Amino acid sequence: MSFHSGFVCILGRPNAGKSTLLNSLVGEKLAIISPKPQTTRNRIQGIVHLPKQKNKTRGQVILIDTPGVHKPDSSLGRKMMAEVREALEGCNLILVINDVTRKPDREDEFVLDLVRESGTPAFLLLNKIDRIGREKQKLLGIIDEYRRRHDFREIIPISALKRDGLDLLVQKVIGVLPQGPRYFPDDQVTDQPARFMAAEIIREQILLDTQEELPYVVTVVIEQFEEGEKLTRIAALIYCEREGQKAILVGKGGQMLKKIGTAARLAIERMLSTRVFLELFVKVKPGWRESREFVEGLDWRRQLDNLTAPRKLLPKE
Ligand SMILES: Nc1nc2c(ncn2[C@@H]2O[C@H](COP(=O)(O)OP(=O)(O)O)[C@@H](O)[C@H]2O)c(=O)[nH]1
Ligand SMILES: [Mg+2]
Repeated sequence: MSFHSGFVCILGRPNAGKSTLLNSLVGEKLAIISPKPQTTRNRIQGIVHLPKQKNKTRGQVILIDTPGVHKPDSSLGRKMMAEVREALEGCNLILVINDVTRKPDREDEFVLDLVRESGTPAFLLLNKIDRIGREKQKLLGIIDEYRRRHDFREIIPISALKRDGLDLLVQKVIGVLPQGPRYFPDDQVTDQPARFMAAEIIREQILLDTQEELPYVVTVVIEQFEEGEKLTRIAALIYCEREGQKAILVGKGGQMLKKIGTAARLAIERMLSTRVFLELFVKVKPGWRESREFVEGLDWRRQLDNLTAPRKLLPKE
């Protein structure tokens, strides 16, 4: 039987459920999730290996989760939109994901513009159908509306959270992918290094434990990641923009940082299946989101290059 494979980009507004869909389709938690917009900042690849059932098509779907489509207002925002555009380049199919509980508006049009510009075939996924109960009529209305706006190959109602409609989705996706190679070995589910996933797990815990502006002004950089036989040692820097934010992150007598650290350590231990020693440090870096250089340096693909590249020789005195 032939083998089908290709790259499939998940595109949509903040909070539509892109990362939830990635995790549900791959069957592992690869992307962090929160009810707050701008949770995902980088593009993340997750690999779906098929068949999941006997006698079905063999293949590999490489899904790319992206930051939410929005009008950027900082270097960080611009970098996030650059990640979206890079993900769109050269993909075989776009999955536009839309939250059916929200009314479509101008920003949804912005998403469709990106799809049109790319010239790539697209499916529309109407997500969160678990939340509309018996209002099926409403769903038909939304489908009609979108049919008029773009020529989608398929329109599929789903619940990324409850995994409704996902088998059908996968079958339709593999149906449009060309015959192609096995890009990744069968046991690999993502291209993200564990080091970066650890940073994301820490950031997720901060998103969950803190309020107001903090989720947006925080970024996490792993300083040390040493995998020993029995224990992995990790040291991470948490950057925020002001002293007041640092005070919240640290908490009274260091309580908040301790809470974040304990929860993050347990989650990282589950991911790595090993014991972890985790140290967290909070640093204030005013205006880091506006600094192009700093934001680019956060890119794990670049961090990885720096870690593996031979050290540059220092100039002689
Ligand atoms: N009820 C419901 N909630 C969902 C569904 N998919 C995602 N969510 C929630 O929507 C929020 C945003 O999800 P996330 O995947 O981070 O969205 P993203 O910003 O598009 O990546 C989270 O609170 C999810 O739990 C769904 O199918 N049903
Ligand atoms: Mg996301």
